[in-house]
Amino acid sequence: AEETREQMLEIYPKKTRRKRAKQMLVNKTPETPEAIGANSRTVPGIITQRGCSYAGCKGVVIGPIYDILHITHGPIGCGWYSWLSRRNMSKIRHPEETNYLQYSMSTDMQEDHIVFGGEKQLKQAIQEAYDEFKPKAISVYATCPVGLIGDDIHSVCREMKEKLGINIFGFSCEGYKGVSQSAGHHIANNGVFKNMIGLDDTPVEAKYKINVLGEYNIGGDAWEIDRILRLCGIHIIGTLSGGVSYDEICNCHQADLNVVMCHRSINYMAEMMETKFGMPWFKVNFIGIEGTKKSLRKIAQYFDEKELTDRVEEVIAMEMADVRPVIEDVRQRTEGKKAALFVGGSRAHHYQDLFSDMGMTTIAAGYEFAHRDDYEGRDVLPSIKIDADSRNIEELHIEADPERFNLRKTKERKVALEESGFEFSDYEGMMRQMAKDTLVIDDISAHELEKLIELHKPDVIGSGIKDKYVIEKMGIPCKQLHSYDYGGPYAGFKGAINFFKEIDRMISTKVWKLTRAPWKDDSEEQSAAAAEPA
Ligand code: CFM
Ligand code: HCA
Repeated sequence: AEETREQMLEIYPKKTRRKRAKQMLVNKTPETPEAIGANSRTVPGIITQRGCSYAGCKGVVIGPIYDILHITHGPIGCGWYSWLSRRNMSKIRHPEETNYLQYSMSTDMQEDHIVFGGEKQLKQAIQEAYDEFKPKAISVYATCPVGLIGDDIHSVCREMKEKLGINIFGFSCEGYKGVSQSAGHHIANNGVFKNMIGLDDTPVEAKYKINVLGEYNIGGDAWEIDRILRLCGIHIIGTLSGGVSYDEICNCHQADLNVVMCHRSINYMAEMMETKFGMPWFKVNFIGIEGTKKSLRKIAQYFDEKELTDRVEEVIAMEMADVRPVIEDVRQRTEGKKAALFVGGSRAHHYQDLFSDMGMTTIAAGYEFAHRDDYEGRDVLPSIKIDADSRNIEELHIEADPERFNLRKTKERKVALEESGFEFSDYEGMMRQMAKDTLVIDDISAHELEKLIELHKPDVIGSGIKDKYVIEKMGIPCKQLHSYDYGGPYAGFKGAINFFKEIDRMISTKVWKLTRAPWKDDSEEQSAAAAEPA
């Protein structure tokens, strides 16, 4: 691993090399992870996998809410490329509901708006969208030029809210607001908290009420999680923000617990809700069989009722009857194989569980835009230096709600649970879970990825659209862990079965042996591979 790291760094100029070196570690002491460079600017000229703040805000966190009208204030490309390409699924659940996600709305900013200002255009767009659809709420997203020319989207939103009598709010999530999507997550969390959470106090009749935070229903994952929790008798008020309606979000402060899937994109919300309303949060992972079982048991332990604990065990036993034969079958071919994962801000960690269910090891992994706590664990939070790029983003000051704050677990109960090994408000991070001497690489570059393939030939790489075909041209199958290609769900028990079968198929096929660059004359090698029995 040390040698690989050296070879990756070799070609960089001195200053770049010094910076990249901090972001590339050999995981020598997993239990006490070394400090990694993260959430810092990408060196210009490096081919990165990262996206922008607008993508993190509109594309990731708020865009999936299906009955809000989402209007992108900006040039058409921003709206177009954030239009369902993420495969965030949604469907209405009551006949009176509407699903607007099949529309992509934009002010289609042109040169004259850049010169003379685009506020008028935005007002018009809101009016037009309202006349056409009469939605409950409209949300406006600023793109780079909006910030540069100084359009005040918030005053336009306030004015139109007053005029139309529906909830209208804006997000200053200009693409350049941070070093990656991550800044957009924080901006989105603040906006959802200020403009939606707590607006509807209708009581929810259910015994075990929770929210699932940081689950966006890619490929239908949230539906599988919902299916399992329902079987256990646990009611989800809101999934933030997969397959979710505006009303559910306005009402989700009624839950007695927040479980957090993607820590990176939504930890702010979990903290703010706890401070204002009093429900605790903890981290779960429904990706992977072991992760799913552990998460279900943890929720049952939190509510601490025998009926729930028993039911959870019944559901696990029932589901495992389907899972077990599939694992036994695929393991014959997947055991001992190697994976490498470079994805976003949580999946590079979560999917290691699915691979280990199949007997595979993750030899290298990294996030695109996560922070040090996602690598090293939440205990490093106090030691993270806030730089100018992060200082840009507002930290909301939250206090307990004078009427609605309700401590769901008394201090004593919490302490008692913690003494029995239960962890609240924590996340142990990726590095603690990875094996000794594996490679951890933040914001991996195209060059580093190619070196990794050349030197380690992983059996499969989990990544995204920007490098999928480069990887496959090098003869390694690539599973898109963002969009799932055309597959999914991969969460929960049924999702794991889908994943095991797909990965087995991808790494067992001999098609990869037949792919060779056309300039390499290897006709003998190719026909030998083709003649091998399947
Ligand atoms: Fe969280 Fe996500 Fe991810 Fe993410 Fe994303 Fe995504 Fe991702 Mo793509 S919220 S951090 S900003 S789990 S869109 S659903 S797949 S990079 S690893
Ligand atoms: C985003 C969205 C993305 C991109 C996926 C990819 C997603 O970052 O803006 O690069 O393949 O999941 O759709 O992360």
